[in-house]
Amino acid sequence: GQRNGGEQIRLNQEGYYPEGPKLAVVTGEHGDEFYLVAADGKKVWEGKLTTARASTYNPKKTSIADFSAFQKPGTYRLVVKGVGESYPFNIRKHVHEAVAKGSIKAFYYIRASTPLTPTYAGKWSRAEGHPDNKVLVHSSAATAQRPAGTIISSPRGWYDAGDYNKYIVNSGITTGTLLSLYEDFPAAMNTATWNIPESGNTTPDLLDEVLWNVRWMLTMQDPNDGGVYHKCTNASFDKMEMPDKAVALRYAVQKSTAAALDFAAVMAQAARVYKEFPKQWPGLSDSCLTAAKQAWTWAQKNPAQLYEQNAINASFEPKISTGAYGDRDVKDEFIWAAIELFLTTGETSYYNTAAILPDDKMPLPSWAQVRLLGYYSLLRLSNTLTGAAKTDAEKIKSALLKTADALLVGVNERAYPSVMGQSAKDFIWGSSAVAANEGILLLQAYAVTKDKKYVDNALSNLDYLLGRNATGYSFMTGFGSKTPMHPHHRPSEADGIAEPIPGMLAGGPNPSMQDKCNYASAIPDEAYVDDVCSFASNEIAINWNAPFVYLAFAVEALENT
Ligand code: 9MR
Repeated sequence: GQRNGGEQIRLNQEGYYPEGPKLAVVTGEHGDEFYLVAADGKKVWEGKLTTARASTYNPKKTSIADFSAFQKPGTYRLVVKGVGESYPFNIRKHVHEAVAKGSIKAFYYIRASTPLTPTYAGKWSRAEGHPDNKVLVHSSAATAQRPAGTIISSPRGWYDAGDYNKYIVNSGITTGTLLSLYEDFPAAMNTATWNIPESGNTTPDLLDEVLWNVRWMLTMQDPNDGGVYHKCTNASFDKMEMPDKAVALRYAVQKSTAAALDFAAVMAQAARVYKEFPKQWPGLSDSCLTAAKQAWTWAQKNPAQLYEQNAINASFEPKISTGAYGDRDVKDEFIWAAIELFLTTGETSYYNTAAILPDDKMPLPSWAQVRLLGYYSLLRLSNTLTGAAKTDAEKIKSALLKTADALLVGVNERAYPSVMGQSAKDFIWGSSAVAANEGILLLQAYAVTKDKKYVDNALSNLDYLLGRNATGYSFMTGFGSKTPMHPHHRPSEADGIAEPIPGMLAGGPNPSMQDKCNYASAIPDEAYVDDVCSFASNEIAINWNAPFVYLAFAVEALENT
């Protein structure tokens, strides 16, 4: 048959659940029929393509193939006459198990301060990078106890993204999202395992992986005052080299309110989660809680210490040009930290310090907007609440459902029938994380309603991320037929191996194209290029991978029970 249809037939390149919705998109207008062929080439199902559509921000029409009614497990291709055959895909139970595990395994591949051995990393094994046992306190962070140039030790953690720096703000949402996956799906996460050095021990792989970063985060707190350095970084970005070759000096740069509060929230949540393993991790929970409280106290005394890199560079040396994560509004960080500390300690003083519910807005989580992480925790533990927190949780529940329902508007009327892409505004730097975080929001709506439509719609964004989109790429390296081969990721570029490290989610379409690389299209949902040059559409990052990990594991848990 003609196998050239893959470019024009966009579907979830991993596949579909037998009883779940199954849609594919064919670019262009087609009135004809489509059919499915099995691996032996035999036709097993046929259907009619439905009316062509266009999205408000993309005039190109598409046709939709709905084969939800076909439920027989197997490997298939979708065929459209005059177009060709799609890439192969599966219909089966656990169809996202491999990509879920792959996406969390990626966090092992990006661990700092450890060699990756062939047993766990296969052909991507590599030497240790960044021991970070001699990090200099930057002049912007100098105190009497720790003057500029003081050496601190800040090992472990995950590299943030395509670069080798470690940023507390972005670690905050990432680590919180992964801890929430554990709290929301403990049974599934207690047994899931994916060949990391800790896989043979008696604790869940997820919590072992998260601990790699929690232990780094703990080193970023100044024990003298409880403040938390904003980042552990080079002065400027490394060239495209392997981590062991990247030996520029590392600095702990200015303490910030956002860093302290994100840190406090994560440590309070970690205290709750790791408390369940007192034998395996004696004292860990207590250490996390103490650290959380000290960071909170620092933030109360320093409520407006924003991270402004230009201002820092105007006064301090050396100048720092790496990622800023310069959040200008820390109200949401106060909310998140207050809620996590309250939930872990039961002390209402935390809850009463911040304006927990300033309005009924439910802003989608991002590194700069963490309000919902707190709200999700409140809802998760709502049966433990009394008083104001209980009343607030009820209000949050209805506001969240309103937001979830608003996300469902128009899904089936647009060219690519996913929740992602309701408007051009979805396509920002790291748009893949918009899709993943929308999916999580819908799953939170499912958790409080048990209405299956929220799971199906969350799944629509997994379909989007894995290939049913206007670029035709599965944005997850190594999973699918057409996946990023040249992510903006230093080890993947420098290791001499053709395939990038698997399990990493590319940032995705971003019509702002800040990197000025050679994009084929500037249309919002098409503005993506698989080129190492493209840090604005083809980088990877921990805060994009984490919501994918959550979404894929959660959908797996919910579809298979
Ligand atoms: O994800 C961040 C995005 O929201 C910002 O618009 C962008 C520019 O400030 O920075 C992104 O974060 C990058 C960080 O600053 C440095 N490491 C790589 C991150 C992903 O591109």
